[in-house]
Order: sequence, then C-alpha cells, then structure tokens
Amino acid sequence: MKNYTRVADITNLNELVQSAIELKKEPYALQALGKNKTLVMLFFNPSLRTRLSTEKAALHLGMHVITMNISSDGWILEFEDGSIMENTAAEHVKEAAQVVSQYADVIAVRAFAQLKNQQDDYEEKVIKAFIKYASVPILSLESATGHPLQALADAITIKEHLSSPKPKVVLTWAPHPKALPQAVANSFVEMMQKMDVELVITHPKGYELSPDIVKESRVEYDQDKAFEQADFVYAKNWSAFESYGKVLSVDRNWTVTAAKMEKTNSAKFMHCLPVRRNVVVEDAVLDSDYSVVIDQANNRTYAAQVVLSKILGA
Ligand code: AN0
Ligand code: CP
Repeated sequence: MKNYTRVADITNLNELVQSAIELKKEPYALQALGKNKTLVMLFFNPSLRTRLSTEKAALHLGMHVITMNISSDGWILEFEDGSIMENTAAEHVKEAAQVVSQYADVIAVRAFAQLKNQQDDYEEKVIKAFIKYASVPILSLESATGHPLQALADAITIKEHLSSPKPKVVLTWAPHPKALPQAVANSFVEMMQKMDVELVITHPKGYELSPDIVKESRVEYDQDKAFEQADFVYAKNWSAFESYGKVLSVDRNWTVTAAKMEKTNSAKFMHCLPVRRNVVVEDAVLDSDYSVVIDQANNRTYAAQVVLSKILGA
C-alpha cells in the first residue's frame, strides 16, 4: 500500500480486517517492522482518538512518532500554485511537504473540510498537495471529504459484532448545533458498499450526501422505517452537501433514543465520537450494553496499525 487517504485505497478489505483482528490479539507481533522508522503526524485540527490511537499503533510497530499541531505551531501554509505570497501564508506546501519528508518515513495529516466552498473541499487540495510534494507515503487522519481510518475501524467493529451473515446497517443523520464535515459519513458509506451488508442511509430532506458517494445505496427519509430490523445503527451529524456547509435543521426528532432503538433487531449503536450527549443520541443509548462506541475507538488502534504495517511493506 502506497498511501491510505481514501477507502478506495483498500484492495482486499476482508484480508485487511482479518489482519487487524490478528494484530489486536498480538499487538507487538510486527514490532520489528517499524524499527528506525519515523511517523510524523501533522494536525491542522483537534483530535483525541486519532492522535492517540495512531501514535499507539506506530509504537506497537516499533516506530518513532513526532506529532505537530501544525495550525497553531507551524507557519501558515499556502496551497495555491503560483500565488504571490504577500498575505498571511509564510511557506508553501511545496517546500513544507518536501521538508517534512526529510524527517519522516510516513507522514500522517489531519485537515478538515473548510465547509465554505464545496468544490475546494471536494478537490481535496490539502491531502493531494501532500501526496504530490512529499517523497514518502501519506496517511489521512481525516481529510476534507473522508475519514478512511475511522471507516476501517468501523468495518472491524461490525465484523466483530456480526450476528447475521448480511446485517442491515443504518447510517442515520442526527442533529448537531455546529456545521460538521461529511467526511465520516462519506467514508462509512464507501466502506459499507465494499462489505456484504444491507446499507440504508436516513436523513431529513436537504441532507443528501454527494451522489458520487451514495451511488446506488438506499436512502430512506423516514427514520422510523429505516430503523426497522436494523442490526447496526450508526449515528452521525453532517452539514448539507447541496446547500454546502449549511445547518438546515437541528430537529431533535432525529436524536437517537432508546425508544427508537427498540424498533431495531437489537441493533448495536455506533458513533465515531466525539458525540454530543442528548443532542445526537440519548444518554440511555450511549450508556447501554448495545453501544459499541468504545469498541470503535479501541479498533482505531488496529485500523491504523494494519494500514501502517501495509505501508511499511508487511
Ligand atoms: C469531526 C467531524 O464530524 O468530521 C470529527 C469527527 C471524527 N467532528 C467534530 O468536529 C465534532
Ligand atoms: N473519531 C475521531 O476521529 O476522533 P478524534 O477527532 O478525537 O480524533
């Protein structure tokens, strides 16, 4: 594996998930693989899980890790080609990516969507610039339009909690006071399309994800109907794609409640975290036995570890 910046970079998902489950049993099995190799992680945005789980994954593989909050501690970067840099940006990504490559064997980047201009975000300028100008592999820690490590952790979690050969997996939009990216939802949809599941996406009208992501997947505007017989319910807020970056609704009728979960086939509840309690999902659901959100967070380590191991040539 050269880079891992999109779900589409996975060639054999079953094998990858199986290897992650093996690594979970024996986390130090590939300890020699990363000896004398350095992972540099650059964060343009906050993180709890991604930062700690990816560092832990690298340590399991024997790597060194250098982490930088680049937006607060680094020079402001320019991404436009040919720009006259007389404003705030002090350094171009052309130099920055090449420079970081001198210190790193793998560069991991977190750069969220700006949510101002659909085309700018969906062109993936930041992650693509790192791929273009760095001389080492690039790992996405959530880019403008995708969160592929989260989606891989979600695939591992679903595999571990499978109760039927072809489960019904529901991705439900849920309310949130702030405009959030579509990245987690996009990568989850792409991941489910690679798996043997019955995927149903449910959201209020106006929250349609990109047609390039949804493709032939079923969209059901009635959340109650979507939940019927579900084996997994994955909640996530995202801002509108069409009216780009807008919060069109904060309708609490879409909050995931214990009463709604009763309509399912004893579904497991999933969320990538961080989650706003009693806005996205009720306490009663998050605190229940059927919530697997902590398993998902734990699996972030093994998702990152299996991907790093493939990048290192395992
Ligand atoms: C981010 C998002 O929705 O993309 C990160 C999720 C992993 N969430 C928030 O900013 C709350
Ligand atoms: N799920 C996830 O990516 O969490 P963080 O934003 O805390 O890294």
